[in-house]
Amino acid sequence: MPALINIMTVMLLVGLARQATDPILQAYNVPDQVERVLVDGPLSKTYELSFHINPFYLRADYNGDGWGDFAVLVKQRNSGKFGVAVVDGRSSKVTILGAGSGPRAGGDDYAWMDYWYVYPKGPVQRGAGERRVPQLRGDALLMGKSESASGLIYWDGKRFTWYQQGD
Ligand SMILES: [Ca+2]
Repeated sequence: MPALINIMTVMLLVGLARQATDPILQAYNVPDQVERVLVDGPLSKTYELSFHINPFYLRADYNGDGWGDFAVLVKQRNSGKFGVAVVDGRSSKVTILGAGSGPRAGGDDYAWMDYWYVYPKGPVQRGAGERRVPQLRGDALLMGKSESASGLIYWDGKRFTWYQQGD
């Protein structure tokens, strides 16, 4: 009987220790699908969730397939560069934008941005210096820096693309 009690004590302590390992994740409400692919999955070796902007994730249908997707703030562990991981709601496939992923939508480091929100599927204003106006297939992300530049990240049917708004 004492042995059983010891085992139960150990299990209890292990459980407590696991919860205590990541107090940040405990403090934030990380959606299950995001946790599976970005916290528990192999991508967590390269990227970590970032909570430097509130909210730290935005849920919308970014590729217009009818499934809600997640856009989550991340940081590349090696470089400290910020970016966004888009988690496809249907397939859980992850697309990394910024965070050292190369010169794509919005550059490879989103350290410049200090707010973001979902720009619902609909008409887009012609951006400064832009000639064409995109037709949104899904919801877009508006990424901005207060009193400065902003841009849309939207799905063009093949990839996520940047569209400059104001600056
Ligand atoms: Ca979707």
